[in-house]
Amino acid sequence: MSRVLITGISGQDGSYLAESLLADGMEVHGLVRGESLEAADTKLFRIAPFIDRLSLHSCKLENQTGLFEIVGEIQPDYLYHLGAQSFVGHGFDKENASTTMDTNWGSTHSLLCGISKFVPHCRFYFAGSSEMFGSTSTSPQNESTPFNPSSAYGISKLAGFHLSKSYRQNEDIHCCSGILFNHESPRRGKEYVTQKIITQAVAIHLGRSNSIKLGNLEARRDWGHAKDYVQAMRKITEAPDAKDYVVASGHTHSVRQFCEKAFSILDLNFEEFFECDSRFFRPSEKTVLCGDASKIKKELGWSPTYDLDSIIEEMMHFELEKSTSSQN
Ligand code: GDR
Repeated sequence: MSRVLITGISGQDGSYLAESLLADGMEVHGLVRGESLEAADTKLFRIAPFIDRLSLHSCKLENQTGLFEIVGEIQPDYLYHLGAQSFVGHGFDKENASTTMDTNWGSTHSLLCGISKFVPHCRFYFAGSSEMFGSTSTSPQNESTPFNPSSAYGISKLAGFHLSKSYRQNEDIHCCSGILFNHESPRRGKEYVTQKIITQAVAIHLGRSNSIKLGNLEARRDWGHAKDYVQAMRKITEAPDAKDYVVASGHTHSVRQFCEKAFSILDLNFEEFFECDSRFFRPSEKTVLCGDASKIKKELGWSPTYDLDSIIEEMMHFELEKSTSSQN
């Protein structure tokens, strides 16, 4: 039986990945923060239905010695490094930028050092991001597109990406990265725009709110479903050769289009409730990021099963059910 370690197991992607690996009979270990174990109801709700089948270990991503030692203790065959400070909107202010850099780069470095010392056969998956392309002048983006990150988060992810590539080339470790474009689901955190729109639309529908405050409605994103993208992560990591792949839907939509679709499901006119709030604008969003996933489709046979309409419908139905059952 293969032993798998997942950082970020309690997040959207970690929870779907753990479920998928358990279904295939793997032994799944996950890293969580100590505070999360103490507040399982609010912090571990995504993995609650199958938590008894997981082995959870308490370690912060900032604890570099702890991460190194835990790799030696668990001795995984596969390590999926999904945990990160992952909110792009935190920008470049001194404190947030250095926390993002230190956490994202430092955790990747410690885990790779641990693999190199204790389990050099272990396969390492690095969660790369379309934010690594940043202000690139090429569209759509694929594996050959030059990187030009324009956020502290994008820069930290690019550093981790190159680090894992360097362990592949220089230490012969099976390191691979998925360069994932935005991916959403009912398990998405509320700070991200899609979940914010869904929860606010439902709150308005139920009479609990009368407005939605958003930033740039014309920003476009290439949105897919986290469940599909977790299957891509597995295909990338389980493939015989360690390589890097773009994972994307290949279609972009604006935040406005997302809102209109979501509100129309509830027979609401989005424009009546929208309030523009400058706090949610990003400093640099000139480039439209749109992924070209032909390499993973051709080499690994991956393709998405959801389109944007079905993602919105699933998120909306989940939120409606949750909110109406909490009302009763
Ligand atoms: P993103 O996701 O930054 O692309 O990163 P997010 O959902 O935060 O933003 C998407 C777009 O929506 C615009 N926007 C708003 N965003 C938020 N959060 N809140 C608002 O009120 C709002 N109004 C408009 C933003 O300007 C942006 O254009 C996600 C994360 O999951 C990263 O970790 C991941 O690497 C990338 O996707 C790929």
